[in-house]
Amino acid sequence: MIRFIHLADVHLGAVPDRGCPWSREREEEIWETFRRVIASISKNPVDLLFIAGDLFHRQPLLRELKEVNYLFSTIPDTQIFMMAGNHDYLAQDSFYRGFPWEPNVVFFERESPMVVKAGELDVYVTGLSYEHREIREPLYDSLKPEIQDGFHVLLAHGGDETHIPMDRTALGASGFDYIAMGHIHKPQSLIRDRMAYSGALEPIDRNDMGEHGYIEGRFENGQVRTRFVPFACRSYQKLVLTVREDSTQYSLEEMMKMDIMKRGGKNIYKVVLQGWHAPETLLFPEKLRALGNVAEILDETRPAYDLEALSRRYSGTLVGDYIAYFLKKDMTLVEEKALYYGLQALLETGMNLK
Ligand SMILES: [Mn+2]
Repeated sequence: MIRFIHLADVHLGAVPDRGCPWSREREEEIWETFRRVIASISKNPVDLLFIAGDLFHRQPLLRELKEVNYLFSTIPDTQIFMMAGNHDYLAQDSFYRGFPWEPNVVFFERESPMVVKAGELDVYVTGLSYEHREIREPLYDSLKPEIQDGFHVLLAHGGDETHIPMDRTALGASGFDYIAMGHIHKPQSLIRDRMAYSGALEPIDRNDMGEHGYIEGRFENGQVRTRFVPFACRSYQKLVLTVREDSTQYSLEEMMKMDIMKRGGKNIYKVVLQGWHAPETLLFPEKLRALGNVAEILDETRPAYDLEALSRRYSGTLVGDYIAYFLKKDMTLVEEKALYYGLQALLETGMNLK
């Protein structure tokens, strides 16, 4: 049996949500989580570690490569295969070029595919590195594994138009036992147990919602089995607060505190307010930022106007005409917003008089 771990898009050196209070801490945490993966391998060694590109967010510094190499030296029984992705591509003067890696590390140094055998094991890994920020040629689609018994792996990064476009069907039929992919930050299996994006090890920005971690797998009797292991120290989550007519600023704040307590104070939230508030209630969504790590607040609430009653009451005035105009239509979301914002403005500024 051969055991492996597949991870990608660690983005060491990234500073997520620049300007937010947790930003610096996140930069450290990304390194820390990578260290934790290596520490867990050191405790419970796997045969192979695949790092499918973008280990760094940008060109790595020499001392950063030395830190990573030191970490690799602490897991000498694990054979590591890694590549540069589009973020940490091999620029002309990249410190990746010619770097003296530990003996257990295979770093693909060319933009054309090559096959490397993993020491004593019957494991053959095909891979390449980005030497440019963009690669528009489909470099992977026609690759086939070596004709030998063993475990055949393709290490691949990209999949969109400007980062090595991929024909997923062709790749699925290529004969590789496992295709370890990187670039897309959301973990996803394209073909069960055979072809997957591990996703970013830690979420890198507010769009990387949901769970993050790595893929753990084993190859036995010609069969691969994988499972996703959540490993990130926090996640970005959407938090929906439903506002009702009897909601107040304080009741909303209590609701949000409870939610954050239940779901974890470390997580970073995109808060969405939905529902209807009493017309006279004034809410201050921005104040909710103080209650946790809030990356974004969207206020989608609307005042609970009784449109029929208002239109009767203001019939023959600007307000009445305004409501009547919208009520006649099948309103789109934008029109609905226009109706409520406009109505609020009209009623609050006394424009309703004439
Ligand atoms: Mn990438």
